[in-house]
Order: sequence, then C-alpha cells, then structure tokens
Amino acid sequence: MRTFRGGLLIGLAVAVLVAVVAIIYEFYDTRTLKRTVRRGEVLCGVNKGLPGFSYSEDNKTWNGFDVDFCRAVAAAIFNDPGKAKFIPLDASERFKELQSRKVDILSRNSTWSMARELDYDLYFPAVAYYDGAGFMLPRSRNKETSLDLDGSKVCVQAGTTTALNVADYFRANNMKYDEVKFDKLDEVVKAYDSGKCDTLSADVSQLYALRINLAKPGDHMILPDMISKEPLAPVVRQRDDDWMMIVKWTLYAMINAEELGVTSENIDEALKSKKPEVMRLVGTEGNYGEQLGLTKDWAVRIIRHVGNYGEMYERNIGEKSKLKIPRGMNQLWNAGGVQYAPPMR
Ligand SMILES: N[C@@H](CCC(=O)N[C@@H](CS)C(=O)NCC(=O)O)C(=O)O
Repeated sequence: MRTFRGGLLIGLAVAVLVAVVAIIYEFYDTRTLKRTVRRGEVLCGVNKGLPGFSYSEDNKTWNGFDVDFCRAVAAAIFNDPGKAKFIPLDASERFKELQSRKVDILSRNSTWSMARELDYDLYFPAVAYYDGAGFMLPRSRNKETSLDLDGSKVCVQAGTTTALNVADYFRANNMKYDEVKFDKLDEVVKAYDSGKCDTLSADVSQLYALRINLAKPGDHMILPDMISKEPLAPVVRQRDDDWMMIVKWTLYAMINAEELGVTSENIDEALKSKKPEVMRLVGTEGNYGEQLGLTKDWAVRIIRHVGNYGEMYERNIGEKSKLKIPRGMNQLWNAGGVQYAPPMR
C-alpha cells in the first residue's frame, strides 16, 4: 500500500514537473514558426477598419489586402488560409503588441522606418505596398497641389508617421498649419467630414479607403502629390530568422508569380511547366520549401488559395474593387513600377 502511494506521489510530482517545464518552455520559446505550428494558427495584427486593406463587419470574417497577405502566410504553412486569426490593433499600440508577442505578424498599413526597427526591436521583411502621405480635401476648395495648403487646419491621427511628415512638410516649405490630432481614426474622419478641418492627411491608399465611407465621397478629392515615402510592410520581431524568411518569401513568391504569369487559375498547369523559373517557384525543381521549414509546394499553396500579388491587389484595392487605386508605383518593375522581387534561385 505504502509503495503504491509512494509511486503515486512520484508520478504526480513528475507530471507537475513536466507541466511546469512545458509552461516555461512555451513562455521562453521565442521561435514564432514553432509556436505557430504548435498552436495551429497564425495570429495576425491588423487594422480594425480600413476598407480594401483590412475590415470586418462582424469581427469574424475579414477582408482586404493586408488580411490576404496574412492568409498567404497561413496558406504557406498550413495549406489553409483559414488558419489565420485576425486581431485588430490600434495605430499607437501595434508595435508594442507585436513586441510583446500578442501577434505573430503585423500586417497593418505600417510604414517601414529606421526608428521603428530600432526602437521596438522589429524587422520589416519586404515592402507590400509603396505609398506616400497625401491630402484629401473638399473639391469645392479648389486646390491643385499640397503647396496650396498654407494656413490649413489639418486633421491627422496620433501615433502615425503622417503626423510627423505633415510637420516636416509645412516647415520645409515655410508654410503654416493647425494640427487637429485625434487618437482614434473614427474621430479624425468625423472631424473632417463635419468640416472641423480643411484637409485630412494620411497615406494616399488610406485616403482612398476613407473616402468611400464619407457622407458624399464624390465631393472629395485626393491631391496628386505625395509628401513622403511610406513603404508599407508586414512586421516581425528581430532575431527570429526562420519566421522572417517565411514572411519575406511569401511576399516575394507572390510578386514573382505575377511576373511569371502564374495565377490561382492556372496553378495546376504551372505544376506541369518545364520553364526553370516556374519550376523553382512551384517546387518541381529545388528544395526551397524544405529549406524554409515548409513543404516543397509552399508557394503553390499561397497562389492556389490567395493568388499572386496582382490578383491580391486587383481584388481588394484595384480596378475590380470599390477603391479603384491605380497600380502606380506598385506595378511590377518591368511594367513601370517599383515592385521587384529578388529571384528564387
Ligand atoms: N503608414 C502610417 C499610417 C498608418 C495608420 O495607422 N494610419 C491610420 C490612419 S488611416 C490608421 O490606419 N488608423 C486606423 C486605426 O488606428 O484604427 C504608419 O505606419 O504610421
């Protein structure tokens, strides 16, 4: 009896020890790929409401360019874009929340800047959307360029690069302005729509997104010039190279697929292709997928479920969408833009 009780106690102690070690291991294991695979889903930090980029009516079904990019990462890992879980994050908290591991990846109209990489120990693997800050204003104000905005009341959101760039722009051009700053995007838009400021500044892509929800979208114009560089990119934590490589090459696989004419519709034919570049993309030659810690067909999974870069663009923000943002700088490098993915070889 006594030995039976002793054995039970030892068994219990071992079980407690194993549980404690597992909890400590889970806490200190900072390798995102391992954690993601164990959890069975990718936690994506997104904007809580930006038509075309990231929005949801019910906090369950999400749509948009940034949302689709995160789905592409989930597709590469799990062969299932549904394994992406979306967590809305505010502009001001997003980097801290990524740093504290609330999410695995930030895919949220975030500008890649040196200060953000250094201050938060983060890394922006590749540019998903080349943008710049600009101004929206009522057509009735009859302005042609940003240089006509001297003396304006400018609505901006706190915690964004926009507020910093507006300050630089007016100072550099010796112009005056009144900054009307709010923490929440809803407040910025409401203030602008009710005429509390003369103009609203944000990344141009975001101005397109915000315009469609104004009371009278047709009454507002977006000035043609951009006052800053806003390379919008997914964000990951530093010193987590396996994960960074997956995020980076997910985007580059999508861009290379567009360049090679591989789409969600012709992906099965692409698997039979004898073109070396296509073969390396779809994994019928080489072992890049395995080297990434994934499978041979990692890029096929992305393209089949989410599409190539052009498909993702057109569906969410391009001509086929409500936003109708011209491809502009986000056209491929060989079609007049700057989207340029390193070769997969
Ligand atoms: N790209 C800029 C701006 C990004 C940004 O957060 N823009 C605002 C204005 S459109 C936004 O998305 N706000 C939504 C929110 O905070 O929920 C940045 O990274 O700072």
